[in-house]
Amino acid sequence: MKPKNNFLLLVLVLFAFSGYGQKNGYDLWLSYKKIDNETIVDQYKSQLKNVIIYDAGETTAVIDFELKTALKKMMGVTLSKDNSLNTGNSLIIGKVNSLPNNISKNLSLTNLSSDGFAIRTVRINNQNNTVITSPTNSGLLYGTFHFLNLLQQQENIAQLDVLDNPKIDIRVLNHWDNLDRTVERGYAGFSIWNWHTLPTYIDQRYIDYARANASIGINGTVLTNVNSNALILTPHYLEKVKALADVFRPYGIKVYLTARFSAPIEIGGLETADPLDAKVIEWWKTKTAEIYSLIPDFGGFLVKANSEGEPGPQNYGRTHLDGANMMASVLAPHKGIVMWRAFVYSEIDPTDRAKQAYSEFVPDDGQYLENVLIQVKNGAIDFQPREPFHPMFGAMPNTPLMMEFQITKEYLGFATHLVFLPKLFEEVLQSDTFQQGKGSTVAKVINGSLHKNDDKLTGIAGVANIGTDLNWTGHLFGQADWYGFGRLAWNPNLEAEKIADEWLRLTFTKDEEFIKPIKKIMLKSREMVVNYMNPLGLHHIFDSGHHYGPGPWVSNLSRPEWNPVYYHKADKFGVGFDRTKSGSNAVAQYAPELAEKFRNIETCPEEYLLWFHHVAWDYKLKNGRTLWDNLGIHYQKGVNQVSEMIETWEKIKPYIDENQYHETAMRLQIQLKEAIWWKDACMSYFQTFSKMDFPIEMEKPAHDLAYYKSLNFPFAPGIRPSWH
Ligand code: GCW
Repeated sequence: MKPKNNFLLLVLVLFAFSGYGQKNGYDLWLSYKKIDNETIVDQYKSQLKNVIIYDAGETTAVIDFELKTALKKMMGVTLSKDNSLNTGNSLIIGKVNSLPNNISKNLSLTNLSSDGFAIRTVRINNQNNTVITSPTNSGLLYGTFHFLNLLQQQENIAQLDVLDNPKIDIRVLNHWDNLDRTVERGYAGFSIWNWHTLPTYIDQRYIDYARANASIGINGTVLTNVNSNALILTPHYLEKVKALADVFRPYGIKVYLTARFSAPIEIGGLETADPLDAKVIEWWKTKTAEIYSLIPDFGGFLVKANSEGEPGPQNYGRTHLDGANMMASVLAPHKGIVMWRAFVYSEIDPTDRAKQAYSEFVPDDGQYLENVLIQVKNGAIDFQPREPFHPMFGAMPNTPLMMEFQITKEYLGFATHLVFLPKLFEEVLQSDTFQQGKGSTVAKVINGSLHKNDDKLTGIAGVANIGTDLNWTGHLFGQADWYGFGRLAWNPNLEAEKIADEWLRLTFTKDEEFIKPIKKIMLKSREMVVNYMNPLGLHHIFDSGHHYGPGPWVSNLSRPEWNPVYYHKADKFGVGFDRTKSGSNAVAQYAPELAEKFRNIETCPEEYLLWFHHVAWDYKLKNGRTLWDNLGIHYQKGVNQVSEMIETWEKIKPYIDENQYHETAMRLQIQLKEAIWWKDACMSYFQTFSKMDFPIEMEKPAHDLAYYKSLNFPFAPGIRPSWH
C-alpha cells in the first residue's frame, strides 16, 4: 500500500472496530463477529501466536490488515511478528518460491494453478505451523481469506490440508453504472464511483469493495455501463480510472472499461467508426496505448454492439467478428482482452428474438482472435426468472464463451424481493448441453473443460447489484447473491445449498436454529418467484421500460419484441410461444437430444412448457388439471410461499440484529403485496382469453383488470433516464 493511503488505512481500522458496519450490513460477510465459544477461542489462540508474511508486494499490507482486523474482532488477539521460524504455532504466508526451502520442499504443490492456494499444517522443529502459499500475491490473499473464513465458521484448524484452484480465469463484475452516477437496473442507490471527486478523493467504499470482492475471488471489474459513454475514454476520466485501478491492484482486481463502438467519431473527431478503416484502427491503437501507459495491467474492453440501438460494426456493413477482432488486435500487444456481448437482436430481423444471437455468432465459431471471449447471457431472451440455458453454450466448441449472469434483480423483484439467485445460477450451470455427449454441462463449457486447446481463456461475469445504500445491495439478502456469484465464479460446480450455508454463517450466526429455516426459505425462494411471476415457461410479461410489476397486456411499443404480447401470444385457443417446427423452430438450436425433448409437448419439462409451446387452455398437465387451472395454482402457490417465508422470518427474530430483522420484515411485506398483484393482474388478463373460472385454489383478485392496467410508475427505479 502506498504511503498516501496510510490515512485511509487508519480510517479503515477505526471504522472496522466501531461495530457500526456490523449492524447496518455494511461489513457484508466480513463482519468477523466475536467467536462466542471459549474452547474454540482457546484452541485458536494456542495455534496462532505468530505471523510471518514473506514478500507479497503491495498485497502484504492488505493481508496484514485483514488478519489484524479479523483476529482482533473475532478473539481479541494480535499476533506477534517473529521471523525466526522457531516459535511454532506461526501462520506463515508466502509465495511458493519465496518460502524457505525447508518448508516448500515438503508441500508438494504440483496441482496448484496460478491464483490457487494451499493451506497446510507443517511441522518445523517439531512444532506445528500453518502455511498459506500460492504462486501469486492474489493467491496468497485468497488463501488468507479462506483461512479467516474457516475461523469465522469455527472449523478445526489443527491439521489443515486445503488446496483450492479457481476453475475460471476471468471472474468479473459488470457495473451498469453511468457517469452521472445513475445505475441502469440498479436498485441499491447510486453508483459507488464518485467520478466527480476522483482521482484525488479515494472513498472508503472503494477499498471495502475491493476487500469484499477479493474475499470471494473476484478478480476484475468493468466500471461502466455497457450502454456506454465514450467520455470514459477521454484523459479527464482515464485519470480517474487509473486511481481506481491503483486502489484495486493490491487486491488482485483488474479494471476493465466498456468501449463505445462509435468513440472514434464522438471523441476522436473521425467521420467513421468502421472497424476495417485504417484511421479507425489507428485511433483504437493509440487510445489503447494511452490507457496502458496509465494502467499497465488494464484488463481490456467489454463491448455491447448493435444491440438495442447501440452502435456497432453492422452500421458499416461489417460483422461482429470484424469488430471484435479489430479491438482484440489492438489489445493483444498489451495482453488485454475483449469481452464481446452476444446480447443482440435487431429491430429489422423478424425472426424469433430467442434465435437471433445464435444465428449471428455460431457461424463464426473458431474465427475469433485468441483474446476474444463472447459474453453470453444465461438464457436467450433476458435474465428472466426462468429460461432454458442459452443454446449458444452448446454450439461454439472453438470459441471461449463467457457466462453473463445478472446479480441485480431487474426481473426478479428489484431489491425488495428475497430471492436467492445462486439457485438460478446453479440450474443454468448444471444444465446439460450435450455438446460432447451426455454430461457436457454449461459449467464445463465455461470452465474450459470442453475446449480442445487447454490455453483458451475462460470467464464469467455478473451484472452487479451494488450501490451506495448503507448495506451495498438494498436488500440484505442481495448480499448473498453477490457472495454466491463470486463463489460460483471460483467454482461453477459448487452447490447453491453450500453457498447459502456459508453466507448465513459468515453474515449472521452459526446457530442451527437460525440457519436451518432461513436456508430453507432461501433455497425455495427462486421457485417461489417463478410461481408468482412467470410460471410454466411464461416470460417477459413485465411492464415496459422499468420492468416493475406485471404488464402482459402491453402491446403498443414500437418494436414488436419489446411488447409482452409478443412473448405469451395468448389468444382464445391458448397461451405460449410456439418454438417448435410449426412455430419459430428455436428448439433446433439445441442438441438433438434436447431438441427432441423440448419439441414434444408430452416430454417438454412443464417448467418450460409455454416457452416452447402454444398450449390450449384446457390441455391437461401431469396432475390431470387443465393448463388454466395450473396457472392459477402456480400463481397462488407463489403467494402462499411468500406468506410462509414471512412466518419463518418472524420466528428467527431472537437470532438477528433488530434493525436487520425489521428491514427484511418490511421488504417481505412488499414482496407479499407484489406477489398478490402479479397473480391478480396476470390471471385477470389471461382470463379475458381463456374465459374460464379461476381454479378453486386461487384467491380471487381484489380489483378488475382495468385497475391493474391503470397502474403507472413513471419513476420506478433503475431505468435509463432517456427511457422515462
Ligand atoms: O435487459 C436489458 C435491460 C437493459 C440492458 C440490456 C443489456 C444495459 O433492460 O437495461 O442494458 O438488457 O443487457 O444490454
